[in-house]
Amino acid sequence: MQPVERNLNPITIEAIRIHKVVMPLVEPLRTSFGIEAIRPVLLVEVRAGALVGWGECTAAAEPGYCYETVGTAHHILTKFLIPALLGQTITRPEDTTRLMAEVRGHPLTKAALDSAIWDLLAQANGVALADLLWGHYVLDAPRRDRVTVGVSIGIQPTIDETLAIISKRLGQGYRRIKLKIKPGWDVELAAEVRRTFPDIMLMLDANSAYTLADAAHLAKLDAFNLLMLEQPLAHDDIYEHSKLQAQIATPICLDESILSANDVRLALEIGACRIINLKPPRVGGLTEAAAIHQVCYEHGVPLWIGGMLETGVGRAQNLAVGSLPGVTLPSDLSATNRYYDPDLTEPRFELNPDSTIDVPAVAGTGVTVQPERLAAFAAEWDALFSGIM
Ligand code: OSB
Ligand code: MG
Repeated sequence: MQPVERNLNPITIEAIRIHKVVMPLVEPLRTSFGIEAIRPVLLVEVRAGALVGWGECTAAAEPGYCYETVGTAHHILTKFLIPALLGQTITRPEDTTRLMAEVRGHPLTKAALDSAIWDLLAQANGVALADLLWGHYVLDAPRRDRVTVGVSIGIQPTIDETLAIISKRLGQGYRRIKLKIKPGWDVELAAEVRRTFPDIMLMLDANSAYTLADAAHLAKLDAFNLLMLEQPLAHDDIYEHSKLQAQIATPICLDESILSANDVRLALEIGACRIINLKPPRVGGLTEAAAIHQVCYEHGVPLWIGGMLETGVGRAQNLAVGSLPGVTLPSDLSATNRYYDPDLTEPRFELNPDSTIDVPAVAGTGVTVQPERLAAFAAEWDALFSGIM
């Protein structure tokens, strides 16, 4: 199924500015590849006439989750992508993809510009970003006005501390718990969590920490009624995940391995996973995200939106994607107070008692960047991160 050809009010890109900010996390997140406590974030501010669109680059200081870093992103933006877009008129989202096509890879960097331009197109056409996304393909179901969400819990010093954090999160209203695992922090953890919380919706994320040689060990997780096991094997593998899925009953969900709609088709065809995690930044932005949603929707494959500890800028865009009807499992989109306090944007995202977050219905993303906070978070950059690029 191809995107719908629509007559949108076009926008012409007149100026693009990069903002460097330092965002202290309310709580650090420890994964199998490291710990994140302070996020250096690049934001792009794209101007078209009187309109301003915002995009976030989720590349981290180190190439852990992905090869991109803040430094590579800045280089690719300034030397290649911004020059390719300045002065160009965009009549449909695919124009941005075409204009950036001469740069290979660098999806997190491209996503910042792609999503800022989606934001501009939504504003120029007087529609919510969620509605612009929904109308991009023919969908026979309406979009949601609230997205069901869960929470991601990092690797803790002890199992008891993990149980305490799970209790706290359940008390806050999160109905799906995701735990980060790694070798030595997996089967015993899952067993203990299941003993304590027999009925919660529970899943594990390995961030590529295992190999196929661990298949028998990972099969022990089948005893714990897990919603899924996310990205057990290498970040650049799809094939061996099909070998592992044949040996375990727990559904595998791919995160790092899925960079495009084609990757989704391949993974499904060879049985490498049964669930897809869609992180718009990882696939280069909202245009490819909509294409991936379409593949999953047409194949009835369970889908959810992953998070990269985004500020309100990226989170609002993820929420818009999360409102699409093919997103059938709880997404990693927690309330603002779990990430940043204060955040760069207003209004805050609050968790509803039914473990959902409301999708803004106003034109654009529904959040606005607060200039004084932008300035305050930018002021920290030179002291903390001037050396990384
Ligand atoms: O694998 O899902 C991941 C954060 C940074 C990099 C990778 C991952 C994550 C998360 C964060 O799990 C989830 C969130 O933003 O709520
Ligand atoms: Mg993951």
